[in-house]
Amino acid sequence: LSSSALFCSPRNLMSTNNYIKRVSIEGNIAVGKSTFARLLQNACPDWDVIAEPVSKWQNVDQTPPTASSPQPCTSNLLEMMYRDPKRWSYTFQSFSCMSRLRTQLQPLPDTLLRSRGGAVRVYERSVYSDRYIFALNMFALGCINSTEWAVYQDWHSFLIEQFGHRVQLEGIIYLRASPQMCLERLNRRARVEEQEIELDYLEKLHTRHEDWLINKTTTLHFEQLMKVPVLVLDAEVAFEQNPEVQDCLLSKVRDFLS
Ligand code: DGT
Repeated sequence: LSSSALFCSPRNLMSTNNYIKRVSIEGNIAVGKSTFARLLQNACPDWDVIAEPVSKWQNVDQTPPTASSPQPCTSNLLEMMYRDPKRWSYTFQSFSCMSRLRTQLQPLPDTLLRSRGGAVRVYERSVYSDRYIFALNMFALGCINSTEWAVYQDWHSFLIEQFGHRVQLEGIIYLRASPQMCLERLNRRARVEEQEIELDYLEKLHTRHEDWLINKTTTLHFEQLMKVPVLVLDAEVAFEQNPEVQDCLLSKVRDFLS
């Protein structure tokens, strides 16, 4: 990318040594978060860009491999959640949140910690979208019952109180596109588990994103989260194959983080 040298200049990183600036990429299903995360990683190799742990949800270990049965036995929780959301949504949210927290708590590689001016870590989604987008939506749809919702909120709040300072966001990048466009991209990539997803579900998730990140009407339980600045990027235009659009998006991120 032509802008990468400028984009990664120390001026754009935080000024204090050993300071980690954490940013999450948020947006609807199939909006292009992973593509955008790869783009950031290529443009800024000294940033730590952490992918969403989807493959973990598709391969939940049931039993470890043994000498007599060397193939590990796994289940696909993502598929189970879409097939029977009432049965599996609470289980899914507890596992997705724990796997997000675990990856987000991973220590930074030493080389990045020593980078001049501090380190930048980018997450695909966060423990906050787990609660305020998906779990809340599943509760509103009746796929998580009120007892499960109370239990989820209780341990989520506790975990954020305990670990919040280590996953605290300095910024949120909201990739925004219409639910129709997301459905088109979702159909194009044809992930097996997502075959039954309909426009209505994407519209609901879109509204959740808008309420949290644009309208600010979602009730948040963490004071620091209310103050996190949000960069809204127009993801309606396909950026995967378009270097001009990519440069434009990247320079917006650069300005946002400088
Ligand atoms: P991208 O890179 O923008 O195309 O995004 P995706 O679709 O690869 O990634 P994402 O985060 O939208 O999620 C992957 C799949 O997992 C998708 O079918 C939505 C689902 N998913 C992700 N997080 C949650 C969650 O917390 N709860 C539920 N119920 N589903 C989730």
